[in-house]
Amino acid sequence: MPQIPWQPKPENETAAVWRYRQNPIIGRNGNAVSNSVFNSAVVPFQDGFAGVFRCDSKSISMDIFAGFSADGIHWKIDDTPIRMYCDNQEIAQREYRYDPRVCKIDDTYYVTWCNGYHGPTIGLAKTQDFKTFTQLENAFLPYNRNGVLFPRKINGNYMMMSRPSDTGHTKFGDIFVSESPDLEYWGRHRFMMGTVEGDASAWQSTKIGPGPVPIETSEGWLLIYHGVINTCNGFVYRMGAALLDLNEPWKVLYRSKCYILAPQELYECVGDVPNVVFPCATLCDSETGRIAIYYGCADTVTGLAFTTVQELVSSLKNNSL
Ligand code: BMA
Repeated sequence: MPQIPWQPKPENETAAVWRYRQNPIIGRNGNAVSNSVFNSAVVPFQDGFAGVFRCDSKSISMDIFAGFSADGIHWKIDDTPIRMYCDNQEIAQREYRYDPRVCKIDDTYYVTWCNGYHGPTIGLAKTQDFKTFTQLENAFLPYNRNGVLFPRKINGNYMMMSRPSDTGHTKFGDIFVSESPDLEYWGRHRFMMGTVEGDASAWQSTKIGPGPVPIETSEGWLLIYHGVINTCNGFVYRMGAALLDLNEPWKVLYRSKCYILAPQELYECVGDVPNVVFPCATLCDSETGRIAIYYGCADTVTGLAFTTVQELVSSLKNNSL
């Protein structure tokens, strides 16, 4: 594993998650055609890192692009969208692609994203080198967003979280887990967790959705997710965390009452969609427990924040619903 990006927690910081001081790491002009680069996913790859990036174009179309980096901070993102191969042209039909996640299972990298197929659903593809991608069947019927795989089979099956939705700017949303023996047929859909009513935890009262691929810890799967509240100024997206049972990951052991990161910096509050922090990937160093969180800021640029497994789990235990 290459050295992941890291800055130690500032002396005066009390929160469990802190930002990279040079944020944002990727600006709007992350490649030659982009209006904005955000909600993107990275993984360790060879001696450095690779990723799949959401770049909206200057005509405001949404698509995904491959990128590479030696240090996880400075990225070279392709100027042409990812081309996917598949033997069935019906699978290749799509209207748009956005909000990718990348999950390594054994020696293959799987990409999931919101795929426009008569409305949003979960697209799935695989690659070994981030150059040749093979598209597989869409995982679910429309309408669905935020398909996030677990990084290994659990009880013999692949598992994916998702968030059933509608065709618009969905005003509801709970997280479910589905199982598959082959990454094609999905079933055994289980409810994992939903919005929180009342003012106990109002930042997650409108909808929630899974963020990065969960991190396996001895105490459970560590999930970072987004939570949304509808305000008189529109939706506000914040980040929370949860610890899920290792064998039955739809069972929630702990879940944030207070958010772990909220739009407070200028680049998170001002942009094409103000007041959004939207996590899509983490890098985790298993030796030190260091975690680097990659998140979209105001649907415009990409930011980086840090925590550790120990710090996030213990803060969750002290701040659980
Ligand atoms: C969601 C998705 C995300 C976006 C968020 C805030 O519905 O479209 O890509 O970050 O809205 O606009």
